[in-house]
Amino acid sequence: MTTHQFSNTPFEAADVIRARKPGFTPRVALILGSGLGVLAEQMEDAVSISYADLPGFPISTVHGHAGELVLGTLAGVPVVCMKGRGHFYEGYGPAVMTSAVRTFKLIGCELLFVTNAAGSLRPEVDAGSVVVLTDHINLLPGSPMAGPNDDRFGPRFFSMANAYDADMRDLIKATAAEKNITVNEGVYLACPGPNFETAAEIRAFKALGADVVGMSVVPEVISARHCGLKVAAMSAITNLAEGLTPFPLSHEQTLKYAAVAAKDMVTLIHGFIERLGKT
Ligand code: R1P
Repeated sequence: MTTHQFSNTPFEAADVIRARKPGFTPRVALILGSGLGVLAEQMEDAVSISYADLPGFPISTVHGHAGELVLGTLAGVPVVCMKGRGHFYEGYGPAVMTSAVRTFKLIGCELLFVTNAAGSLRPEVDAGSVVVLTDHINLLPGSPMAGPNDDRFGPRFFSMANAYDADMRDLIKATAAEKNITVNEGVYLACPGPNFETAAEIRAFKALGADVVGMSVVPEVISARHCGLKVAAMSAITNLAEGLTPFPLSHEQTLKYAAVAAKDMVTLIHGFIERLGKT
């Protein structure tokens, strides 16, 4: 009988992080999506590690994804911040973010806060706005948890109920009210990319119940729920989806409007972390 050899990259990356910042135990891991790396500039006592030095982390190939992990504090709370993520379409497959997420669990995080740039299926929620995610629809081929189950991290079968934690959403909404920022809530639909969606697909996704569409989020959220990390997630709306806008979609547009939405997003996340620090 052959026994499956599970990857130890999460443990190896955790050792690298502990060596670079001894005694550091983060509460929150943030993943910063396309053009949203600016939040990391607010961190104090920051130490950066290139993904190239972190076993199991995806080397970023997309503009606007720096490929650096930043360790430090935000509003006095210890956090780790991924400046950029890996995507399915870069060739990594659906488990692209699993090792990184498991590393965060190993170093002590309790919450994964996922940000991303996305298209809106609701004409009234236009470029520059922020959507708090309530759930997702996975249209990526395969699951990050397909294959032999690594019992060191979680069970074979697991629930996705309340995957986008309702208490965390309440905390975000309370922060938004305090800061006078309008946030919508919605369901994220993940496409494989790298092509943007067709107008017919967008009509179909609307019928399925999607509010925003993008090419990430889901692999990391499934990985986080498998290993028992809570999740909060937010989309920066960078465009109306195909068929709802006369403007041609491009990654340049993504980065331009991510910078617009990033202003509110940074305020919200900073305020949210501050509130979390008091709980
Ligand atoms: C398209 O412009 C890119 O921006 C989004 C899409 O998923 C796609 O990768 O990136 P993030 O989801 O990483 O923010």
